[in-house]
Amino acid sequence: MDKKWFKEAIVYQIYPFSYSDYNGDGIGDIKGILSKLDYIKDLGVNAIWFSPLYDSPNYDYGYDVRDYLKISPTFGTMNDFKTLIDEIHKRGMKIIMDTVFNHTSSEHYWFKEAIKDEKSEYRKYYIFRKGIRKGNKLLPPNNWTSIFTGSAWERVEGEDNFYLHLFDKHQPDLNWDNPEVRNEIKEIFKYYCDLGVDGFRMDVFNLFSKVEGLPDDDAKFSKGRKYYIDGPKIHEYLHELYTDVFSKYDLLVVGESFNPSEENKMKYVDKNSGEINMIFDFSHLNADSRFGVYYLHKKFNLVEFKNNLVNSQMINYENGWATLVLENHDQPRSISRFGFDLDNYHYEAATMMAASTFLGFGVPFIYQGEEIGMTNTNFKSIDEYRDPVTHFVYNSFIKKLPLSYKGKLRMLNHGARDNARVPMQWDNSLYAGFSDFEPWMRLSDDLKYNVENDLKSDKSIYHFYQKLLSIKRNNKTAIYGDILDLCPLDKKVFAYKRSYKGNMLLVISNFTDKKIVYNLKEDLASYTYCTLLSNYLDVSISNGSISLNPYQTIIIEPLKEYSYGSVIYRKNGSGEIEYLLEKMGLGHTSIPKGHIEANETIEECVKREIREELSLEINLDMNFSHLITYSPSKGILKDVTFYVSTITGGDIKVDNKEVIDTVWLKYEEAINALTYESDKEVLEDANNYLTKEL
Ligand SMILES: [Ca+2]
Repeated sequence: MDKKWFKEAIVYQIYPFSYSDYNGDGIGDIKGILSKLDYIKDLGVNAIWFSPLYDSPNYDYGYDVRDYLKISPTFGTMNDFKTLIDEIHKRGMKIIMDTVFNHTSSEHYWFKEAIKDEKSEYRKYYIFRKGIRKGNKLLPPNNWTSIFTGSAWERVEGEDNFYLHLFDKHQPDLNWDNPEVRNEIKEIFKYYCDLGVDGFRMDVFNLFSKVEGLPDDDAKFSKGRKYYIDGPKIHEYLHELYTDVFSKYDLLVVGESFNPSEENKMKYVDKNSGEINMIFDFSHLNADSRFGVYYLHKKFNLVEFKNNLVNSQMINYENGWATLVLENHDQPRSISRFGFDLDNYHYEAATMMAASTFLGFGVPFIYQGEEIGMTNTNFKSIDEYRDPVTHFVYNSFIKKLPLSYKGKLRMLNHGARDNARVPMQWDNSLYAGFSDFEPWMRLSDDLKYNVENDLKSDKSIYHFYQKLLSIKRNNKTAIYGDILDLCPLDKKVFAYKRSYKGNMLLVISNFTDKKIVYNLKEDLASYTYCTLLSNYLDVSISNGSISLNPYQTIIIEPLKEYSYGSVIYRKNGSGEIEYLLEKMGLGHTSIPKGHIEANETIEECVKREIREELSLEINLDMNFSHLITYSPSKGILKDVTFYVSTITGGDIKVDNKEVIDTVWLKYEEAINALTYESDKEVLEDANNYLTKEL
């Protein structure tokens, strides 16, 4: 596979309205975001995607762009944005911008010119058609319905003409068949590439091309869709963008698609098509809803969830790339919607969902607040919702149902995008540390799930994400491996295997609140495994039989063992030994200092750090109690436990910071002094040492 940055990306999404308010007007802004960049970097992501920051009248909160070359004054200035790019790059991260080119705002200059004058060149930028006279009535040019309900056409005042809007009437559809429009769009892309932007998300990109003649649709519901979903020229237009823009920069381009066909899903991202890198496939998120409508809630169906999630990875493995998503600004909070929002198991369920999803094949997209397990909000009246879609759905559909007001709100709430849009929860102060002023939309009810509390907790979701993303970044199997679902029909367990160049990684998760036993099949049962990560301290695997606690997730890989004399030298399942020696021996990077967990002895910590960070273990007698590393002088091996026992005189507790620091200092000294250039040398030296000592 060719190496491109987008393949190793781990993206954090920010919804600017609700991330952090710096200037105290109750709305998030760029300066607020700047103050949080270290927090984001420390999570372990390497890219940030911003929902639209452009100037907008905000009928759809930025997804109706008024001016692409201007930053919304709500969020800051173009200079603030340039600072943002610099500060993100300084931290070794990339920046991904949102684009919304199916339509513009009705307040965009092009549309204002178009509507002013029937003869204006800008009229060809949009889709205007004459209405149909029937008696005294003037009907819209066809029977298509807007995705936001109602007719997809709006009449131009004082004319017989209408314009097309697949979404809100303030979002007129652009005419992609006009080459001038496509050129304008390419210029906007280039403008941001030249500013230093590293990638783009494209909003509902598979609706850009409409069938010529815009015929009436005989479908019963959602009329018109077959004439614009994956429209006739969409591949041509994407390829043109690729040729003229995307291929000239090193970008990550991800498309948000609207109900694409299976065939098109693959074609958009096929490297041979030259279109885009990956698309969001949300089919697995329908596992809690009927007919793909989030408001029509049903009990979470694990089989549906994992089959769709894995399928989307498998179909793109050979020629494309995949995305891994649990949440975004359009989705309710995963832990709530899927029914895992249980006080007892909040940490376990949130971390289990993350591990099950993000170690698959593809780029993880983590939505703000997901890393601290933010939950859905109990909106108490229709007025508390800010999203226009929520209001459309309520007025056109839910309001008319024979339900109590409470029942209607409950139904609405299951699917409301507002759940993801409440302010980010930073601490226990007023307004959750989001702002000093009353926020633009109400806060959630579950304010205890905030950054301050999470980071202090023994069960920190953020800290679990850090470890999880460290595996995702450093383990090539987690990035490049193919995926196989080990038990696609199992209703309680999601277990999958990633394989790459003879190495493998297993992720096994219990989706129930009961203890269960999962048995690996014969070929997998025969290995000895080492645990890379779990959300419980105890991991029990014996002869392929795995005991799983409620919502437990485990990430394991086989130990590979080599015997040289009395030394057992273990290379982990990802075969990272060469990587390690480069890291250790050639001194390209320093070894990160370890974090000692609560309830963990130093010895346990060292073992875990070695497993996680170094992926190397050299053991005596197959026994983890004698971990060996090297002293600064002449590569003589020393037992890490030696340091511990010398300093402490035996077993110690982790709360003595001085002791911990001393041990780590010595440990790091030893590691830094390594000069080996091949694993053969390491082993020879180990053997010499042992022959002499034993
Ligand atoms: Ca603000």
